[in-house]
Order: sequence, then structure tokens, then C-alpha cells
Amino acid sequence: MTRIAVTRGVSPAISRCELAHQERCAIDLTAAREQHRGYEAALEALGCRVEALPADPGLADSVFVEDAAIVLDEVAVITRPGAVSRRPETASIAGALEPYRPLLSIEAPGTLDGGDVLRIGRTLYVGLSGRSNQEANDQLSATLRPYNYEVRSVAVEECLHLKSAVTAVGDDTVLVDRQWVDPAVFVGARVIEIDPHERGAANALRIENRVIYPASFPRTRHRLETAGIDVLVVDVSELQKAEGAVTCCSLVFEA
Ligand code: CIR
Repeated sequence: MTRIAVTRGVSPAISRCELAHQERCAIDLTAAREQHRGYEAALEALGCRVEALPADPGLADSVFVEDAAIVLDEVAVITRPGAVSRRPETASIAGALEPYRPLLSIEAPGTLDGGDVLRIGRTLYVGLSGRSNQEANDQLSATLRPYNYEVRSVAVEECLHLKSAVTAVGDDTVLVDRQWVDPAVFVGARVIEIDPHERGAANALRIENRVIYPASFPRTRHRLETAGIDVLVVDVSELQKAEGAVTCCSLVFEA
């Protein structure tokens, strides 16, 4: 078994990225690229084989590959991103995934960003956000029923994606920002809450029994470590200025 992480280099156009809940500020492209390489090194340190797609000068947000697909054990679903500017990102991601999974897709008028899909076991929690709509939820539910996945919708109002508000940091453990999502939604899960001073701290990338986690949230990191979670810290401060986080920069799956 090989664990693959699909990534894509930081676009020289990243300063023109989409923003939903953050103010625009200058992004240092050289630093962003260096941080992205550090992130890829962290993926490799955790046993992933990184398949890096070349940076695309025409697609400002294309480093955030997570939003273009949902990769499950049996199939991959190519999304139809909510931001029109991001829709052309899916073609090259489909090309990268095609050798590994049969491909399904979300069709208009459905819109879905991968950042809105949180898998816990056979349940997919899907955010109804500014980017992902009920039509896509319904399509996902119907298309994945034969594979025995249950889709549950979760309202997301004050942040970009569901995974801005909650991620899985263990088989039955979630890291949650309760100001953005009600932890009671995740029935039966152990809940670790972020430090309330650290907005955005609920996004962690779990690889097996470790998590890749941003350096900018030391208090929440302490909570994770106290709860027995093994944390690998990366500096992604420039990518955070583009409203990015650690889950969104890779698609990780087994092949
Ligand atoms: C966007 O607004 O679409 C990008 N600037 C950020 C996307 C981050 N994606 C993610 O967290 N899944």
C-alpha cells in the first residue's frame, strides 16, 4: 500500500485569490512557496509519496487542491467548486486521480468544495456553505449510496468551509470551533475544542495517527498534545492569508 498526496505548486497569481471571510493583504510568493515545500516535506515525513502538479499561473487558488475532489476508498468525486474562478481547477485534478480511482462528478446546478466534506467512518458530513449547495449534497448522497456512504448536511454560515470549523484528528475524535459549528452534530465523537482566541484553529490534517498542524495556533496545539495527539507543526502563514489551511493543500489517499 502506498499513501499518495496530490499537491500543486503555489500559483504566481495567488495574490488574486478568492476571499470570503478575510481581508485581502499582501502575500509573499517566495515565502508562500517555501512554506508549501515545507508542507510537502511534512507529508513525506509522514510516509506520503507526494505527486506535485506544476503551479498554474492562470489559476490563483489552484494550490488548494482539496476543493477540486473528494477521494474515497472506492471512487473519487470531482467537484464543481462554488467560486466560478476555481472551476477550471478540476480538469487537471481529474487527470491526476484517474489512474487511481473511478471518477464521478458533481453536475450543475450543484456546487461543492472539497473543504466542505468531512469523512468520519462511512459518514460524510457536508457543509452547506457559501460554496456548497443542497443540490450538490443531494447528488453526493445519491451517487455514493451504492458505496454505503451516508451524507449528512451541516449548516455553515460564518466561515469558509465546514473543515474551517471541524476536522477529524483521530478515528473518533474531532477538533471543533464551537462558534462555527455545534459539536453535538458529531454524534459519538470525542470532541477537542480549539482555544477560543485562535480563530481558524480547527483545521488539522490527519495522516494515520499524526496530524499536520499550523504553527500559528500554539494554544490549540497544546490542547491537542495534552489529548495525546501527535502533532507535526508547519508554518503556513502566507497560505493562511489566502484563506487556506492545512487540509486544503493536498488530496491524500491510499493506492
Ligand atoms: C478560496 O477562497 O477558495 C481560497 N482562497 C481558499 C480555499 C481554501 N480551501 C480549503 O480550505 N479547503
